[in-house]
Order: sequence, then C-alpha cells, then structure tokens
Amino acid sequence: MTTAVFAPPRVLTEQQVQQFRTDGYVVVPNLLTSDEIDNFVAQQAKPKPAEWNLGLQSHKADPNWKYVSNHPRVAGGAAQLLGGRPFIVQSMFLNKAAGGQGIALHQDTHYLPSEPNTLMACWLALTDTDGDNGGLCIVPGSQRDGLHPTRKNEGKDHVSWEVDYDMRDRDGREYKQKMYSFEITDLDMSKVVKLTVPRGAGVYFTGMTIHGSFANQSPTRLRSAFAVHYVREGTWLLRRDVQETVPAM
Ligand SMILES: O=C(O)CCC(=O)C(=O)O
Repeated sequence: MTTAVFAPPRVLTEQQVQQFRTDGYVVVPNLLTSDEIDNFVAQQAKPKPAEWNLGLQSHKADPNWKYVSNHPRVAGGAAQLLGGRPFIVQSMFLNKAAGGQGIALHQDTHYLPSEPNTLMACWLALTDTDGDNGGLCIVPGSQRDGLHPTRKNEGKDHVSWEVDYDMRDRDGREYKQKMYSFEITDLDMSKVVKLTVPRGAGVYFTGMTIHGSFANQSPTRLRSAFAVHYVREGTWLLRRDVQETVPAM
C-alpha cells in the first residue's frame, strides 16, 4: 500500500519564514488575486442557502469560504510555517464599515486553547487596510512572552461579549469555560504596530502573537478581511464547537 505524500506549494521565501519565527508574524503580498477577491465579495453579497451559514465553521459548507480557506497559496503558506498539513479550525469574514468597532488586542490562544499549541492564523485583506480604516495591529516578538493576563473588554472602541463554551480534553473530560472579549491588561501601547496590508495580501501570525484592531476612523473606507485559523495535523482543540477540524488543501 502506498501513502499519499503531502507536498504543498512553497509560498513563502526563507526570509519570510524567518520573519515569522522572529517576529511572530509576516505580511505576504498577493495571496489572493483581485478576481478571487471580487468573486468572494460578490458571492457574499448574494442570498445564500441557510445551511451554508455554520458561523465559524462555514468553510465546511459555503463553497466560497471553502475555496479561500483551502486556497493553495493561503493554506500552502500555513503548511510551510506549521511544517505539516494544516487543519482548519475556524474561518471569519471580518467586515468593518466606516465607524465600526475594533477587536481588543489579544492572543488567539486565549480563545482557542490547543494541545500542542500549534495554532496560527492567516488574515487576508480584502480591501486596502491600514491604521486609518481599522487595519490589523500586531506586537512584534510578543509570541515569545507567554500568555498575558486579561480582562473583559468593555470599552466602546472594541466589541464586547461573553460566552460559556463547552470544552472537552483528549481524555474525554468535559467542562465549561467562560470566554469573553479578551483585552490584555499589561499591554505596552508603544509596542503596537499598525500594519498597512494591501488588498490580496495576508498576514500569518502565531496563536501567541498579540494582535487586534481599533475602530475604523475613515468616513468612507470599508475595512474588509477574511481570517482562517489553522493547527498542525494531530493537534487537539479544547473547545467543542471547533473540535472537528478539517484537513486543508
Ligand atoms: O480583524 C480584526 O480586526 C482582528 C482579527 C483577529 O483578531 C483574528 O483574526 O484573530
């Protein structure tokens, strides 16, 4: 019997891989073409069958979400950084209209604990994004400092919510864990970098890298993004709602 060899395309240069290792993130231009983005955005604007909307799991049902989450350049870069086949944990369409709130700076590991912690993301800009329209912000090198203390964000510039999640560990032990709009309490604002990410580019970052965004202050410019969270094959997600990961590509 022969086993299929997993041979993803090489998307990132050695230098880009190195930047991800050192800084906990890397911005990679041209992951999606303009036509691919136009098509995704056009499909999003149309009415869709109700069964395609699975929330964070819509990449399992919606062909357009599936296309982007499994895209050889998007998932291929994740494969390179993970050193193995990426499995899709969740996907999110992050449209922020003029005046829209941001997401308080956080580490994804707080939201998506996993064992081992191989969590990473690819955040794709579907419009030109920057500090003015509420683009992605990062703290370079923060992936090395462990998990930071948090509180629930209640400020008006950032969304605020709270959910009791069902959890299950590898041994089958089940429990509830309260999660909320995490805000890091010891954040050094002088270290926050507001990234400029052009349409079609993606930002890969680790589950430990501090990131988030501020409100869209532009009166006219939409900020639109699509984010996919991946883990390496064999990783156990503790949250039950995202536990059934699917192999990418
Ligand atoms: O798009 C944003 O504003 C933040 C996205 C984010 O937190 C994520 O993709 O994990």
